[in-house]
Amino acid sequence: KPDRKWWQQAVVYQIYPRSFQDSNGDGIGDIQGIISRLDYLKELGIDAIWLSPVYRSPQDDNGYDISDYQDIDPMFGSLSDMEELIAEAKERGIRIIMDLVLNHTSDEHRWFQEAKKSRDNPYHDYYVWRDGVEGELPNDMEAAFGGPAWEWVPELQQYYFHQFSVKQPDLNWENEKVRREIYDMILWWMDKGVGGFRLDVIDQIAKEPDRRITANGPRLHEFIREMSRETFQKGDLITVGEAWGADPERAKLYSNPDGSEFSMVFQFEHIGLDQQEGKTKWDLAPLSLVKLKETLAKWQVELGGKGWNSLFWDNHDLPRIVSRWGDDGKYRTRSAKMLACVLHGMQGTPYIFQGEELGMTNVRFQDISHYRDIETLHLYEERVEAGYDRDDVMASIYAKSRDNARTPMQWDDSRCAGFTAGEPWIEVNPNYREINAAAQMADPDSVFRFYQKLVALRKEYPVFVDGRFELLFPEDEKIFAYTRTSGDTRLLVLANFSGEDAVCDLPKEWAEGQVLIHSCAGEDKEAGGRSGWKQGRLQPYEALMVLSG
Ligand code: TEU
Ligand code: CA
Repeated sequence: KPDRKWWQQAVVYQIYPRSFQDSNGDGIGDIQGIISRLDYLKELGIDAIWLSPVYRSPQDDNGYDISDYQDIDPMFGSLSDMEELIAEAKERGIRIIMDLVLNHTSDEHRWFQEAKKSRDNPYHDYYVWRDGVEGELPNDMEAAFGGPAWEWVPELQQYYFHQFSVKQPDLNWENEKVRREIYDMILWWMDKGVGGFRLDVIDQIAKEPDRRITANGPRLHEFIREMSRETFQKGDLITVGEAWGADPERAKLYSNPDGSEFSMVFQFEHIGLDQQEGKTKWDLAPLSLVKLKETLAKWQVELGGKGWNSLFWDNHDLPRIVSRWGDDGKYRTRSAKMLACVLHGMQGTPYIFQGEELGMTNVRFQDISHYRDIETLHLYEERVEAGYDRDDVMASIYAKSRDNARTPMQWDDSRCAGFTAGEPWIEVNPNYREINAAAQMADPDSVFRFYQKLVALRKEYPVFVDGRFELLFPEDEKIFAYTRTSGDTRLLVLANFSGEDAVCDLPKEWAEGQVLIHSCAGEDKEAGGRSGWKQGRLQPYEALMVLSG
């Protein structure tokens, strides 16, 4: 038996705490809320929960601006709630993955409060400063959430550097003391029994603003290896770095099987395929399926045996996949299952973002005042000011706003979808009466039950973990198909990625195979088994997995 790591057979579920379950009626999800839903997650079958940040934070960027890494924000609960969550999850065989935001802190972090007191304060060099004069920026670098990447502090006659909001000053990783503080903090969390870490924008920590370098700085892998050696390697953890700037070569370093860096990284090459070349995510373009297949296949093949992939469609920064690349109308259920099949059949560790397992959709708030996300609000302001048509701006927001992922989890058809007894911090998607967990738990053919089955299949058949990937029909504009091969065992994943019938010419051997899962299985019963995949015909968004050998 090959020597597999636990996280190579695991499925991870991402929770965005403020939108998952409110327990005390203040309209904001919290840790006790999560604890109350652990049985639901156990039922789904997942092995670990990645928790978006719950640390103490002024919430300028919903917790990605941390003011104390070793405390929990009162909005979410207390340290003892966190300990209870770790223990309760453990009892159900679920590990907790903490989100580490190490590129920057909140400007309200004690380190920054000290740092801006004077140039010779011991914490001053924890951040990235440049001398200057007011109004004359060190250079024209821009922050991710709009405006310049430099902020003037008159008391010091200096600018500080921030790649994200003004309230997220960048940490100076060149400073050994900063690194040591971070490692000690990580060890403290490991001591509390957490199962791993997700590392926010980790490819941006080794910035060199004078050379305009943000991602992939020269010392990046040196820093990561040191951190890994000093912390992660002392435990049996899953670690996943967020790396927008990763290509397969770099990903092989990050996920080196020798364990010198992380378990894996999130790469985003496929995520950028539906935007105009050289522009931003807001500048929409249709997705080319051929390109999507080429991209994902490249990652599968290049990392096969040499690294490890993470598999995801969704997270708290991305639109809902069923609205994005499926059909959130007539074929919502079927296309959600199809997308799940395509993703969960690949090699790597699959991630499910809360609500994805229900086929939750994007939201369309009529007015910008209903949006909460700092990035969305900046974009709106910036584009309206620049003279863009308001409807076009809203169209971009409907397609790409991070708030699409952040509307409350839809638990049932009661008021506010069972998320809160109070007023939710962001409105519930009005389709919760139709799309909710309670309804899907009761329906054997629901998207939820389909995900549950996919998770179980991965545990049952080693070919999901080990099988070599091979793309079929690369040029086909409707079909996404591939095989996974391990010894004599072969798995076929066959999917119609379109809303029309599709024709495909499959090798005969597959007709004798065992169908493991089928997106139209439930509908077929009623229709008298009208699926014709053995004859080479697929219905709109039909998808299945077949095992042979
Ligand atoms: O996101 C990284 C990041 O680069 C995002 O700004 C991303 O580009 C954007 O959401 C897509 O438009 C991470 C976190 O996942 C995100 O929630 C944080 O806002 C960001 O880092 C800053 O910590
Ligand atoms: Ca609450």
